[in-house]
Amino acid sequence: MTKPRLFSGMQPSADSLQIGNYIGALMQWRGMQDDYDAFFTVVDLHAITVPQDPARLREKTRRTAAQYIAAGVEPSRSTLYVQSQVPAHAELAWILSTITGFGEASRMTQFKDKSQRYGSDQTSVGLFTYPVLMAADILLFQAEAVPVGDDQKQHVELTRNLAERFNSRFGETFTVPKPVIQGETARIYDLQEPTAKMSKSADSQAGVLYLLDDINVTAKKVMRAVTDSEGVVRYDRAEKPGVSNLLTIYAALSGREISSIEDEYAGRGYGDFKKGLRDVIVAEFEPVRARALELLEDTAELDRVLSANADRASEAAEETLSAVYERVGLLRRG
Ligand code: ATP
Ligand code: LTN
Repeated sequence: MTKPRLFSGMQPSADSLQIGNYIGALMQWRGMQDDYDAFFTVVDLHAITVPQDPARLREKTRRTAAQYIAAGVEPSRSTLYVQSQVPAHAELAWILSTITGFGEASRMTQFKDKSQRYGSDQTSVGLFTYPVLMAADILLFQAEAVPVGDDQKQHVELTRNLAERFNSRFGETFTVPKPVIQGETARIYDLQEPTAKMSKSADSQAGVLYLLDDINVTAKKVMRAVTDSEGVVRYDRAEKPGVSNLLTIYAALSGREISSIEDEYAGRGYGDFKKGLRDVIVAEFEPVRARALELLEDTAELDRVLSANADRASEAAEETLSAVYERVGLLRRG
């Protein structure tokens, strides 16, 4: 029996991933490898939609791949590779851009947020067509499942629409994928600004818990997390965004119910609660960090693993791409 396909990716937009990437995506990835033929990609072509320093981009690409492995993605079982090493991504993105409506692309909220943040001078056409490249990533592998955080739901929805449109215009070609989004833990917020999504490329690092931060730095950030003046450990997203976010993180990493954590800290202050959370985070991060740093000591070996995996990905991608070229009516080389 062949397993259903899964595709997901992250941008190499920082030296370290953050806890939202870990909880919202990596923990699911790790757990789905048994049941799926999984493709995990470091999406460097997406990262260059905003300005990048070339040498730093290469470094961040390796670091992102190392963190995937350190967090439990197994490159012998799943296909872990760098997007730009498989040209079919860019080729399919072009084809899909020709069936994407300008208005449809204009409605993507991530584009609206990012273009606002970077200003019109720094906003590229590539940033605008970013979701089309993402659709190409997913459709190229005929993926059924796309495990992502809730911020990516709209992009997966666009992907489904493009797949259906292509299929009805040119004949059955693509599998229509489904997002896999983990309820409550789908969105982790910034510890200093608990109404804003935590993001690895945030302007201020004070509220971002990085996987590769020194353990003492992580501990300090947790202890300084914004809470409220009520002093009760209780989940209430609207009234208590800070404490609720910490509870979400605690529950996700410990595998416990939020109510059981609330009970444990009933009648105790935020200090105790934060110490408990700090210990949970440090215990989870420490081995991941150590393993990632170890992998980064031998970049030649890491690069070798990535290229071997890119070969595997290319093979699968070419199959879809040639069917697409055929259907669209492009004259193939004899
Ligand atoms: P950037 O700051 O460069 O936009 P990011 O930290 O937002 O980066 P991405 O590379 O865009 O992360 O996303 C990688 C994966 O992590 C995606 O599946 C995304 O949904 C998930 N993710 C990112 N941030 C969070 C978050 N705060 N909570 C839950 N999941 C998240
Ligand atoms: N846009 C995603 C990263 C990404 C992705 C993908 C995720 C690019 N291609 C394909 C899932 C499937 C992000 O910013 N998190």
